[in-house]
Amino acid sequence: MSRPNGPGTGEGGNLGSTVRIGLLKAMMLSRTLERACCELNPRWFPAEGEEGVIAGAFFGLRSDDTMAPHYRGPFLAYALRGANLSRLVGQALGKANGYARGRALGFTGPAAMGIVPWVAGDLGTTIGVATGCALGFSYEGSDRVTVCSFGDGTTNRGDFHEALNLASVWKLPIVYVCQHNQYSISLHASEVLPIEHLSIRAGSYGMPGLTVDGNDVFAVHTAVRDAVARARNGDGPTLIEARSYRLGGHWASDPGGYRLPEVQEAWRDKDPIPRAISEMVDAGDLTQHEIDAMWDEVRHAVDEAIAIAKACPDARIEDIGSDEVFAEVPDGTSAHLGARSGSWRA
Ligand SMILES: Cc1ncc(C[n+]2csc(CCOP(=O)(O)OP(=O)(O)O)c2C)c(N)n1
Ligand SMILES: [Mg+2]
Repeated sequence: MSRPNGPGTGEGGNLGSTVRIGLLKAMMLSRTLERACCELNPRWFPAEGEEGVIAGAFFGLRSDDTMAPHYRGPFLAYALRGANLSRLVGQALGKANGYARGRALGFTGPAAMGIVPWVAGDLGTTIGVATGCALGFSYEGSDRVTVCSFGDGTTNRGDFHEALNLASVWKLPIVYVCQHNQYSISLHASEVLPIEHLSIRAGSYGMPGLTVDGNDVFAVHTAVRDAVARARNGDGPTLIEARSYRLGGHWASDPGGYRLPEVQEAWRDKDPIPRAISEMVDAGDLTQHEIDAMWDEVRHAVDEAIAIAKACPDARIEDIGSDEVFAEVPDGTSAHLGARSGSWRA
């Protein structure tokens, strides 16, 4: 499958047709890939409905920029960097062919991809690491940028506030994108946030903050593109609040009984993918036939990736890779890990 990553979007003006098509294809891939992972792994985090934020944030970055995706929908960032889809699916399945060879549930890949991995379960830690990457770019005097996304609930973590403060004081080249899906597990945002718009938090750190419709991929991408240009230009960070809705559960196996079905249905009607498609058909970007062909291509690629991943063996204790953790493997490590091998999936 050809990669959905398109050219950079350039400065100013409306998005061109090539970029719009790239964004649509990126959303289709994210939907298909993440849905497959949810079907294969009940602990996966459904990203359905949030693809406008995910694709809008990470599409069109330069290959030397850093991405720090949220754990909900991370695989698009990897795919945009040319990751092998069967190794991504294998990662979600704990297979030996997964990029992390069974060491993590899902969101890690080779450092060479320039993606900040989720190596800890603590919310917000990637925001600090991503901000550190931007500090590195600042030190090297380059025009590289970092784009970092995280959930609405995560903006209540100290990591978020400390990182934004320093990023602003040091004018770091970073764009913070809040993937606002209105929930933190079963808790609605209104129960933990005393403000309607998270973007106003940018004000206390002296950086621009804006709220965009997260189900409008073109609006998200335009906002991120402009913030990226600002960061590249040495003008510092931006906070973008992209408002959407989590159509699935917190985990794939979450029945979500804490939500009203009619509210969920109303949000399904605002699904960012059909919305972009209808705008693009109306604008003459694509015909329905071409859209069907895009879906076919994406589904075929993901089906093939699933088949390859399923056929791979489960990660064994040897695959867990103490070789990549220690310069020299201490005596007895293998035996110690081996003793725990029966419980690694628990
Ligand atoms: C420091 C910390 N506190 C609590 C948790 C448990 N936890 C895991 S996901 C989650 C919800 C986070 O919500 P949000 O940031 O909005 O992201 P979403 O899952 O909605 O995409 C919580 C509370 C955690 N992993 N780390
Ligand atoms: Mg949330």
